[in-house]
Amino acid sequence: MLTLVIGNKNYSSWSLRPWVYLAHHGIRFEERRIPLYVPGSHEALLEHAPTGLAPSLQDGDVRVWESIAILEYLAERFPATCGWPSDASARARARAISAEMHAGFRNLRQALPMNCRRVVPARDWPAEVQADIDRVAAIWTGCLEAQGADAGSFLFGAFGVADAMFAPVAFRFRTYSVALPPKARAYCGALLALPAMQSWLAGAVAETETMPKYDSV
Ligand SMILES: N[C@@H](CCC(=O)N[C@@H](CS)C(=O)NCC(=O)O)C(=O)O
Repeated sequence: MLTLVIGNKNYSSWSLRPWVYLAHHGIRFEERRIPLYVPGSHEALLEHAPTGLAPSLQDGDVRVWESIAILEYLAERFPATCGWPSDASARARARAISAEMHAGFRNLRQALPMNCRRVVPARDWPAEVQADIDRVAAIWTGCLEAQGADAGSFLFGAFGVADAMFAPVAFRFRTYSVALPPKARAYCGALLALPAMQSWLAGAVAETETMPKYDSV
């Protein structure tokens, strides 16, 4: 049985990625939720990952941490989930945008912290934040357009690793009522409509912990 260690569903964007991949694909796993930034949480996380961060995955003797590495592992471990596109050039693009998401978008992540259960009115963002938003929209639009007339709902057709990497951004855009161009908006809606995303949201709504720093952004 797999065990996935996650932080608070409302706030832990990194945790959402492997969780939604597992849940969407109906892979059974035990969820171990460790509320973040409270006394003892760092020590509890360190028992599962050398970084002391969530998420981390335990699969028998195998331990994996870093959300992108966990997704890579799951795509290999469960090949029927088709985590990456079969076409080599689409796969290269999927890996590039997943790496870009993993390493970048610092301005977006800081200015629009994930806070699933909150929805606030749209606002104007500083130029560097808007540039990150525009880049995400361009990535999504470009992937959908590259599929041509047969475009599926997700970046490379069916829901895969790249979609899981961007799933937290969909909650961020929802929370801050971010306006998007039509194709990016439709993709964001498709992500949010996934039963696995709705299930994560229900879990976030049910949580009682609050982080005032993120509730007042
Ligand atoms: N690059 C890591 C980032 C993980 C991360 O920053 N997790 C946050 C929660 S979203 C965390 O565990 N914070 C706890 C802490 O800093 O003590 C990944 O992809 O998994």
